[in-house]
Amino acid sequence: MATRLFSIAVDAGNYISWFVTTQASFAVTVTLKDDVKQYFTKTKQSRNIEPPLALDAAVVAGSNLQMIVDIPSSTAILGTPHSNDILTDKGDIVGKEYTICLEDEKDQDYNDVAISIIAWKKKG
Ligand SMILES: [Ca+2]
Repeated sequence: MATRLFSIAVDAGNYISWFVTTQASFAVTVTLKDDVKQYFTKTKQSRNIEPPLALDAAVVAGSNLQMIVDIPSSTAILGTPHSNDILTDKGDIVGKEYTICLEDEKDQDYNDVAISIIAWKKKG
């Protein structure tokens, strides 16, 4: 039974989009929430990447945005999140991008869960 919690350093008022896929024999539950709102919690059990587990967008309502990955049949969820600034051509930071690719068993392909989050300071 394994759970990982990833803190997403995005302030309230930012506009975020997310895209989450799985290719896993185990049931995978992914939840995105902050102190004020739960954006989604969804479960999928399929080795087929289609359809995506989650795909949507929202304005961040509160603080402590976090992505929680729960895989009850896994003994350890492995992987390291990556984050980069979204920069204008002048070098100003206008947002951030987060990528998390996870391994839930032994084959080390790190494709069992893939999470992409883009956060912009401005919507529309
Ligand atoms: Ca794997």
